[in-house]
Amino acid sequence: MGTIEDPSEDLAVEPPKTWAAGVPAVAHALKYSLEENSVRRTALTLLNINQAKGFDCPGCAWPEPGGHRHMNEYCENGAKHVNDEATTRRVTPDFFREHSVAELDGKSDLWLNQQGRLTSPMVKRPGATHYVPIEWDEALDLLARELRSLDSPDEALFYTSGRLNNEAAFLLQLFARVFGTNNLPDCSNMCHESSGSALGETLGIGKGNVSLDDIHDADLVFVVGQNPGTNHPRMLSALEETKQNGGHIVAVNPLPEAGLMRFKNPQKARGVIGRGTQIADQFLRIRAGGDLALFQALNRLLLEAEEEAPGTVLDHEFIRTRTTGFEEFAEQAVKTPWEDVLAATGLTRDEIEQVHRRVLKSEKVIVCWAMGLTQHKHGVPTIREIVNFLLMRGGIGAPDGARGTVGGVCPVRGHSNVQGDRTMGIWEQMPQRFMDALGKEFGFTPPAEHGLDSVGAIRAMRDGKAKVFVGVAGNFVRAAPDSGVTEEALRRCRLTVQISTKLNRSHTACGETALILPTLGRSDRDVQATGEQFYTVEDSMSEVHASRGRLEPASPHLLSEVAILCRLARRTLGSEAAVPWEEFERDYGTVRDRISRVVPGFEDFNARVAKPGGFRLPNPVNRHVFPTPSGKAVFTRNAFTMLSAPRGHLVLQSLRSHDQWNTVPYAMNDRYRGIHNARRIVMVNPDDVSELGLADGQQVDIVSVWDDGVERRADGFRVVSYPTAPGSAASYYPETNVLVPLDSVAEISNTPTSKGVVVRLEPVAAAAS
Ligand SMILES: Nc1nc2c(c(=O)[nH]1)N[C@H]1C(S)=C(S)[C@@H](COP(=O)(O)OP(=O)(O)OC[C@H]3O[C@@H](n4cnc5c(=O)[nH]c(N)nc54)[C@H](O)[C@@H]3O)O[C@H]1N2
Ligand SMILES: Nc1nc2c(c(=O)[nH]1)N[C@H]1C(S)=C(S)[C@@H](COP(=O)(O)OP(=O)(O)OC[C@H]3O[C@@H](n4cnc5c(=O)[nH]c(N)nc54)[C@H](O)[C@@H]3O)O[C@H]1N2
Ligand SMILES: [Mo]
Repeated sequence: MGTIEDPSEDLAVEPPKTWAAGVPAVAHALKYSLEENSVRRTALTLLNINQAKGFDCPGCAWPEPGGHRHMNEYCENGAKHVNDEATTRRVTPDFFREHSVAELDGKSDLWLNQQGRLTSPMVKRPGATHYVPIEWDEALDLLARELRSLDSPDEALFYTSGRLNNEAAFLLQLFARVFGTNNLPDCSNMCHESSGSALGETLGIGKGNVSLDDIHDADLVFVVGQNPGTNHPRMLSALEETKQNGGHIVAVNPLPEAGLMRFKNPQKARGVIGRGTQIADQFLRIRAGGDLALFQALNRLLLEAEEEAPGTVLDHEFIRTRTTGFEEFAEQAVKTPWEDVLAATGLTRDEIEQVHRRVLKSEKVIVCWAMGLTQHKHGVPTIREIVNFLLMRGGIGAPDGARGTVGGVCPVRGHSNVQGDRTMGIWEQMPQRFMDALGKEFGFTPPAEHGLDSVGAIRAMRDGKAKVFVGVAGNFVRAAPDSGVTEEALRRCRLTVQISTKLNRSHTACGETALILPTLGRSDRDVQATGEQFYTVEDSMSEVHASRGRLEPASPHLLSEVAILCRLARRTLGSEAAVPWEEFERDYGTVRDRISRVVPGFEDFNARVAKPGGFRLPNPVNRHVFPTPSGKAVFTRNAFTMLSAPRGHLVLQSLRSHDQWNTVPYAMNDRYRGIHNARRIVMVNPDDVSELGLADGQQVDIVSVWDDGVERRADGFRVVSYPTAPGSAASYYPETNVLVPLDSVAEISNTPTSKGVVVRLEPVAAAAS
């Protein structure tokens, strides 16, 4: 495993910020971009982000506002991501001659990323110490040969992350399925899978139903388990608009995140000089995992209010005609005792009743959430309970389906195209109707058995059941839980392949043979035989639009993801199935033609996406049509669940700092939380610090407690007293992934419980600190 270049000795801590964005944020982005790029390149990249004819920001999945776009329609962190990709630094074959794989494996995630863009295909042969250059043809032949030699197609794994565009995602799943496997693990398995599971079961579609206009027009928006100031900064502009339109916001989080408190909009003069807008009208500092209990309490209060004033609170007509399971749900809902709710949430009854009064006064209610809900053991029941909460008052969608008039659910996605990849079929268990349409279009029979998800993939490699791992657009080794187990699993593979833009640990914790296949990034110009290509993405609110790279590619040797997949498919499959791979590579429009025939909602794809701004996929839920087996929305009964740690222990969540993109730290700071120059820190409530006999700044190892008797330890962390909820500690991902046991997963969705690991903090002897 990698060494630690972060002794945390330079740690500097100041009080957490109480507001986000504004001038320092923009200055910060420009500083980063000028360090990474020449001035001209910076101007060219920043001016093209999220413009109608530019490229989609490869940052988060928050939608761009329609109509006229601001010249600066990107945020501080979007700018950092783009510049990280547009860097002028290069990883060349010389670099690999100078550094052995073992040496690179010892480098930090930060260092690996800082080396710049990958430029040439490379191979590490069995027993070799270094990667050496390889021609594209030879590399793809090698991979095709390995795939064909497997005993079963199910011994291959095709991982992808939501950075991939729609066209490449569609081709990747098509290739895997023609090859004969549904093994399509993706980052979603570790991200919003719990949202998909809960929404699919209750509403019939695993996506959110609201639009950006809906957020603007809402009476009440909940922001639960989410840190938008860092991870979806443009969401703050939307919430500011909600406030200006008279709406209210309730934030639910163990941490008082700066972006939830106050926002200074860098795109408005008022934001630059004024105090900014207060975001949360009410902030609930909830204990880790307490959200299920919170919504159960709110549901109980709604039922009691209805009892007191019948016919005034619930939407009986909607419940009767459009839903099932209400009686069973209601019977259980009134039984959750208050003392359990208060223990699980750490909130007072007054606080919860205050939220309840806000709910009663509001018609259009939207609940937004992200990883603070999905990465818990009971993530799926928690989201189902939120659906109950909204269904009771008929608050999801509107019968006339008019835009800008609906409340509902808003799972705020992570990667810019993670939702699109799912729509395109990246899922180990796509529904049969999709498989039928795919098989019919290309004249083959897709494999019937479900494939492996991310956790299943690790188990299969660990147990020698999967032998070839192909990773597209991600960093599986660092994204996955139980880092030690995952790295070993990858090392057991006969062949590991990474199709990527930048170096990361997945290139160094590699199989017997390993390939690095460098590819174009989203900001790079993509020219094929028929000319310049564009491709498409779908954001968190189901808006599909085109993205065009503008920059000179990082190296003349790069191939696009589409080209790599098409060439690989031709070599691996020969003439199996009637798939015109060559034509697909020459003209991405021909891929879109096929998508329009396979994926519902994409009819006439090429013509509709040619319009600036693209189009929005229909969501039947907005017409109160629920594509569940019963055709109705489903109320569920969810058992009360509370996360608790034995005495002397804490519940640890692993989250993102302000200076990272998922597994990739850009710098050592977390500005809004006041933490500088260190990432190996653990935020602990001051009362817990003293109760555990620790001191602020003290060095500790974090040890997780799990029932398999294996000790999982992350060493050399510093304690930072922080106003997190008592009993709930926080530390950064991916440094703490080593603590998340592979088998510690969410019910139903199988998502690693990255936000709820029981740990103890072991002081490191003074001599070592
Ligand atoms: N700059 C930047 N932007 C990003 C990313 C990035 O790494 N960097 N990553 C992208 C991706 S893939 C994703 S999925 C999203 C992630 O976006 P977020 O979900 O905002 O990301 P996290 O940093 O994991 O933050 C989780 C939040 O949930 C809170 N939380 C933890 N446990 C609980 C709980 O039990 N209850 C409640 N109510 N809250 C809890 C944490 O305190 C934290 O504020 O961001 C996307 N955008
Ligand atoms: N403990 C813990 N673990 C977590 C999480 C957590 O909160 N806590 N969050 C989980 C979540 S929400 C997610 S989404 C996953 C993220 O998991 P991944 O999506 O797998 O990880 P990333 O860090 O986004 O991947 C970064 C790499 O993608 C490659 N890349 C970037 N752009 C491109 C491109 O345009 N094309 C190609 N081909 N490659 C590109 C670069 O080589 C870069 O090094 O991690 C999960 N793991
Ligand atoms: Mo994510």
